[in-house]
Amino acid sequence: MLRRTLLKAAAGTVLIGASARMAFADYPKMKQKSSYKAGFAQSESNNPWRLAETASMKAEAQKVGWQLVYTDAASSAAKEVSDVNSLIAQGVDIIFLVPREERPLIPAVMAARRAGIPLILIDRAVDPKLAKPGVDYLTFIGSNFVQEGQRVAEWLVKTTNGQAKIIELEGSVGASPANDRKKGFDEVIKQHPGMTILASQSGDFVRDTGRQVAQTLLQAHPDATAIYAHNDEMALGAIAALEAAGKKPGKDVIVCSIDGEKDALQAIIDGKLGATCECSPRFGPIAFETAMRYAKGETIPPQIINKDRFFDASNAKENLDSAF
Ligand code: GZL
Repeated sequence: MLRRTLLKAAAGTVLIGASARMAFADYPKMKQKSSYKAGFAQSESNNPWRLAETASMKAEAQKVGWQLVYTDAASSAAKEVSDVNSLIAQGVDIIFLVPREERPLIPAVMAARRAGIPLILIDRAVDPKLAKPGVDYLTFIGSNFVQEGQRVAEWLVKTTNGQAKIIELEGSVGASPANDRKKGFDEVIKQHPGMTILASQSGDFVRDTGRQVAQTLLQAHPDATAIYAHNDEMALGAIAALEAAGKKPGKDVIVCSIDGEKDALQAIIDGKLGATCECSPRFGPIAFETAMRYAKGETIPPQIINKDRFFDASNAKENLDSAF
């Protein structure tokens, strides 16, 4: 009995392996055509990073001569799902999707899969327990957000000699960069007894929301000595809140963040922001290069991770002109 069970289990394992390979082999291909119609489902246009990403995608589509059908979900995951359904109905050849949040966009990923339209996740990911690359979507192209959080935390530990009381401004609730930048940062801070996170709240990746949340948390925690923002826009909002409270950013309170936008590099040069880990919005070239490789029949890896530089007082000036 036991032997038969083990054989069945083994067979099951083999089948699972084979079925995963078969599923990958079964993933929708692109027909050979001289030009393609791509869909781009953007999550929102609520800050310079988003606008720069959209501009990069549109510019690259024009450069390679593909038609681009663009939708903007205006910060609504539900609308983004219906935007993807509309792209499917329009018969696009491939979809680029920025899933605003990790779970609500799963139905959109599955709808494209059922329609036999290849889908590339750019910039943000979906819950890996609910959808797999090569099976449910083609690939993920973006940054390692956990590593971004770790790098900023390591910089803060070094800069404060391991002594800081931190306010954390989180990105949009449910978004993979917010979840993972928190995970990466918090796990490093936990290793240093002199570092405490006093409070952590979402500012939705938006400058003025970040300013308002920072103002509230600074009033609740006047002993804060550092602010970590999941993006530069919220860090710049926090800097405004500090100055409104008569505090000197960079002196009374150290501020650090992620993205590497132009205003942030200028704030570093001005001594108000300490550092920012790059997260480039310029997805156009890599997104269309990947799609064209797939269209030619090349095998695409399950994820393509962008390289992120790190900006502080030592290199902000030299990188200011090329920043987005
Ligand atoms: C990261 C991206 C984030 C940026 C924010 O890939 O999704 O969204 O860090 C943007 O500035 O709003």
